[in-house]
Amino acid sequence: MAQNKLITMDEFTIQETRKFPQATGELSSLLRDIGLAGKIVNKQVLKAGLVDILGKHGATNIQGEEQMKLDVYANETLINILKNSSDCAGIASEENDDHVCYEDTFSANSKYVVLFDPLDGSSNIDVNAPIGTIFSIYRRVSELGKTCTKEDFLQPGNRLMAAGYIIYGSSTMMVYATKISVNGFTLEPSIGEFCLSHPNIRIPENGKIYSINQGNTVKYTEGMKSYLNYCMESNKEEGRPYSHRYIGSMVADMHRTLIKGGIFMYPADKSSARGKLRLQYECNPMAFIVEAAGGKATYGNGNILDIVPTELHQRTPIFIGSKNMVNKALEFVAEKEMVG
Ligand code: P6P
Repeated sequence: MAQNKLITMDEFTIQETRKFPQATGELSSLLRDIGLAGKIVNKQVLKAGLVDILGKHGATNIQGEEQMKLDVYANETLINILKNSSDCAGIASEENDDHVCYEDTFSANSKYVVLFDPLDGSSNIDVNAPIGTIFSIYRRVSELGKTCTKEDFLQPGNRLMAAGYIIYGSSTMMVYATKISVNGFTLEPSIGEFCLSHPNIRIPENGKIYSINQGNTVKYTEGMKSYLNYCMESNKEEGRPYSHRYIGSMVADMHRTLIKGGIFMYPADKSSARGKLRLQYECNPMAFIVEAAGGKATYGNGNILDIVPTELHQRTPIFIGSKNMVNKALEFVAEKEMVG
């Protein structure tokens, strides 16, 4: 029997580009660069536990170098890879206070900017829980040929060209969405390539898992508390409606939600009126992916993707996942959550 041919992410993005005669291939090239950064970060993530053990005998790693924190390492890797890319005018990172414009001519003539959370959930690395890189790609609104401006990074999520994540888990996967589809690629270490493993991902309209840090319940609105009671109580028509899963790493909780269906929530509460998660680095890219896969993402009073950002690091409440589950949650919480 003929072996199914492996399709690498590069082959796939080139095939997709051919469907659009006016496409220049710059977006494909940018996705390739982000994939390269993911492979480099993955190499360090895989041995972090070992290095940590060695690192405990002094502040140096196995090569005698100054031990760099993994999230700093991931941040520097993405900044440098994208600086050398000929398709990125600048970046904004959850790790950096302000955006970074690349000054060289190539970059100034690039039409895209990239925002990223370089290593989301990095506090979980020492317990070997999955962590990830989350990225967003916008077409810049500033003038080509000049350096990028802050406005390039304050666009609403409904202006995204592509968004995705790399999850460093039991396997390393890169999942990205364009307006057309969502596709998943698993790293094949023997050839060092991301290969198509999850074509045309669609999120189930219903699911059985709700995902939230229930430790915050005492701080939630009454509507949110009522919804959690609904999730936990048995229900004759639906049987026991939901199970609870929460890893505390958004990329991992969202990857499960995308593949199996379910709802992930980080609502506003009495101590954080806009919730904890960041609009530009976590919520918009995940909302773009989930909506491209047929799901829904709201802050309680409207779509996440419609929020017009005013600050680079602003936060928003988020309810995201299977459409019917998000709509059920809105029956309890709509109008109660603060604007994102
Ligand atoms: P909490 C990780 O720090 C993160 O930004 C997301 O990856 C994760 O979903 C959330 O925060 C966890 O927050 O308050 O439940 O620990």
